[in-house]
Amino acid sequence: MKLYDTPLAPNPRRVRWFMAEKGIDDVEVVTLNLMEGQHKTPSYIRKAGLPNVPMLELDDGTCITESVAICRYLESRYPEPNLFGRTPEETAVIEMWTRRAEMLVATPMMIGVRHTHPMMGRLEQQNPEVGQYNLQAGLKALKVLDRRLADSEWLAGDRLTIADIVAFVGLDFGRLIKVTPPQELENVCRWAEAMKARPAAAAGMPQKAA
Ligand SMILES: N[C@@H](CCC(=O)N[C@@H](CS)C(=O)NCC(=O)O)C(=O)O
Repeated sequence: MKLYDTPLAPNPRRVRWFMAEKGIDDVEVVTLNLMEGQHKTPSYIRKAGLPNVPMLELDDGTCITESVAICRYLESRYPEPNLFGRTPEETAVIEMWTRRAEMLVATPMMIGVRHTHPMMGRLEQQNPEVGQYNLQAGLKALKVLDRRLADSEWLAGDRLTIADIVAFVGLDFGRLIKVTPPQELENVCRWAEAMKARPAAAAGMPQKAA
């Protein structure tokens, strides 16, 4: 199996985080440089269908290119620790929070960063108003997470799941433009600290020089 990856980008980071939580270390990682357009070559697009990372290429040639679909595949192959749910009820609640994390927080934050960070101008026809609108929408949605996290240690229940990974990685992408959760959202801040403290938070991220 090969994972096509790039450092710093949030969608590949979800997969690397997921693999680290599970201790998966037998997947070959192929690093692409997006700024050099290595994800836009005809051979890559033929496999991936879209000029996007991450992509997981299986040994039988099957290519999977949505980060949550990749994680779901890996969950089937490496079931423990369980991150997608064991019972029908748990699985549905995790899916519900994963969808909310994606639509309400991760997508607006990613669009916000893409439209406002100077470096992203190489990948996006930037519109700062679109960026600001999305950043505000993402930050506003954190209140939904804050209410949930007042009653629950993790987003989807009593343990970390794919929902936490999707929400946190999206939120943490905001650090590139110095956007962090407002301090008054105490539950989000407490949860974000717990996420940052997990060893998997560093997976695939550029390491600071000692
Ligand atoms: N829905 C996809 C999104 C993939 C995606 O947008 N990846 C970004 C990196 S985070 C990308 O490849 N961007 C390339 C570009 O904008 O040219 C997923 O969850 O994997």
